[in-house]
Amino acid sequence: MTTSLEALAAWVDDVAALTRPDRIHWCTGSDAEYAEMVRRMEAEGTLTALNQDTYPNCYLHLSDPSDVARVEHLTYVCTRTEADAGPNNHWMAPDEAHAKIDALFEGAMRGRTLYVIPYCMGPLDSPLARCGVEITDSPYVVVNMKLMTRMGDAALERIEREGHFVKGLHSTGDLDPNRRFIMHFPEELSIKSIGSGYGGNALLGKKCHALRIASYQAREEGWLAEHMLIVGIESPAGETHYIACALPSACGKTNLAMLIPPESLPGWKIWTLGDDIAWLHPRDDGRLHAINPESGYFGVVPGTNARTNRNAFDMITHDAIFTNVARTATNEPWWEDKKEGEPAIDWQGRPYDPASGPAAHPNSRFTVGAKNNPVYTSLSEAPEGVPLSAIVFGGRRKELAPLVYQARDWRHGVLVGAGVGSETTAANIGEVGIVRRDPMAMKPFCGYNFADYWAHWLSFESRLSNPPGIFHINWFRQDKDGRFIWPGFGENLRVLRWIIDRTEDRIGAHETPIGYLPHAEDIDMQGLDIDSDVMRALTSIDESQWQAEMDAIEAYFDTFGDRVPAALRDELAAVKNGLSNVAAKAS
Ligand code: OXD
Ligand code: MN
Repeated sequence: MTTSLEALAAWVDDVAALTRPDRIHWCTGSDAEYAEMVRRMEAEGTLTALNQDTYPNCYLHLSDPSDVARVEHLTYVCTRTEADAGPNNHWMAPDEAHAKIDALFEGAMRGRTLYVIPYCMGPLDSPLARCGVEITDSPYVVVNMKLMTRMGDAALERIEREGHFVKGLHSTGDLDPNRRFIMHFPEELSIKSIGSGYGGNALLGKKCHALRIASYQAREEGWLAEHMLIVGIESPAGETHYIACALPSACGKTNLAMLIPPESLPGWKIWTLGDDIAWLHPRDDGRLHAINPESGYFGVVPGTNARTNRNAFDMITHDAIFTNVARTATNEPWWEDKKEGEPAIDWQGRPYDPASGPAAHPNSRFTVGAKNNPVYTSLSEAPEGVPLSAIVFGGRRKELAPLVYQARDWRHGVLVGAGVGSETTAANIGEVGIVRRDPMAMKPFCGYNFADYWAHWLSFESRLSNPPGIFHINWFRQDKDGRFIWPGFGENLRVLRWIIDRTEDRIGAHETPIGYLPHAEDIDMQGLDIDSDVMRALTSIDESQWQAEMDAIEAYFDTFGDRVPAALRDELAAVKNGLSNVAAKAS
C-alpha cells in the first residue's frame, strides 16, 4: 500500500483485481518521472521527439485515426433518475452503466502498467480547489496530466488529509469505437472511461471532473463550474479587471485568454489565468471569484501563428506535447495556417499528399504547462481566485448576434447565457458548421439537467451583492460572401474595453429588447480601418431575425418541460414582448 488512505488503497486494489495490470505505479509528479515516461514512450514508439534544436523538449503523439476528438454520443451521465441527467445528456441507469463498462474493463490492463495519478484541480492550498485520483493505463495520459494539473505527491498529501476525492478510472482498452464509453456517476463522484486516449475523453481531470462532476458538486455546495477562460485586462493607468468568458469548443478561448493588444492601443496588458475552465465562488466581499482548476493548456493547434496568437506560437516552441500535427522535413511540427515551413509527413504518419486532406488534423492539439505562457500571472495560484468584473457568453454566429451586447441584469444575463447558440466545430465528432443550442457553452459538459442548472445560476442573484455584469460577444459575423467582417484576435481588446467601461458606468449604451448595444462611437476604432456600414451592422439587430431566434430558444426550453424556472420563462417573454412592440411600431 502506497497511501495511508484506506479508501484509496482499497479502490486501487479493486481496480487492479478487475483490470489485471502487470505493474502498478504511483505517480509522484516529479520532473524525473516525466522524463522517464517520455523515454519509455519514445522506446515504445508512441511519442516522437521533434527537432530538439528549434523545439527543445517537444514531442509528437499520433493517435489512432478513429480517436481524435470528444465523443459526445458515447458520453453518459448516470444519475439514479433520467430526469436528473436531463435531456441535455445521454443517460444510463447507474447499475446498467457499471455492469456494461466493468465488463469492458475486465482484464483490460493485462500486459500494461496501471498508473495512479493523484491530482488537485486548483491551487494546492486553495479552499476552492477539489481533488481527484485518475487510474489509467496510458503513459500519454500521465505526461499530459503532469502538464495540465497539479499532480503527484503534493496532491496525494491533500487527498489523504481530506479523506475524499473524485474517482476516475480510465483505460485505452482496444480503441474500438464500438467499445468506447465515457461514463459519469455524479452522485458517486466517479468517472469511468474506456476505449479512447483523446484529451477530453481520457485526461479525466479536465472535462469529466472539472466540468461534468464539478458542476454537480458545485450545485450542492453553492458555486459554479464553467467552461470559461479567465483573463486580466490592465489599462495603461494600471487598473486591472478580470473577466470570465464562456465560448463553445474551438471558438477562440485560448486566443482571447492570451490576447495581444494591437500597437494602436499602447499601454494595455493582458494576463492569462485560464483558457478553458473556471470555478466561480461567491465570496464574503459579495463578488464572484474565479479560479482556474487547471495548470496547463490543451489547445487547438491549426490557425496558431505569429499574427493570430504570438504568445501561443512562442509558448509551444519548448516543453510541449503535440498531438496529431504534421511534420516538416526537418522534423518541426507543422499545421495549417502556421505560415512557416512545409509539411512532409501528415498527422497519420504518411508522406504528405494534399489529396488526402489537411496535413494536421483540424482538432490537433498542443499540451503545455501554464507557465510557458509569456503572459502567465502568478495570480493563477491565488487561493482566493480573482474577483470578476464581467461574465461574457458568446458563440460562433455568421449572422444575427451583434459584436457585443450587455444583459440588463443578472436574471436577464442568465437568459442570455441559456440561449446561446453556436455553429459546431471539429472539437467533437459530428457535423461541423450547424447551429446548435449550447447554453453557457456547457452543452457537452453540464453534469445534470440544464433546467436545474439554470435555476442554480438564477440563485446567485441573491448570493451576490456586487455581481459581475453579463455580456454576449460574437467575433464570427460574415458578409454575404462568407468573409469575416470583424478582424478579431488582438482587436477584440476594443470590445473588452467597452465591456469594462460599461461595468464601471463610464459610458452609455443603446437599449434594445435584447439588451444594451454599444453606440458605434463608443468602441475605440483608432488605427482600425472598418467601414461605418460594417460597424453599424455589428452594433445593431434585425428584430425579425431575433423574433425567430427567441422562438427557437423557447422551443428549446420546452424540451425541458416544467423544470424550466419560471423566472427564465418570464425573462424570455419580456424580450419577446419588447421585440413585438418594436415590430408593431415599425409597421
Ligand atoms: C476542449 C473542448 O478541448 O472544449 O477544451 O473540446
Ligand atoms: Mn473546452
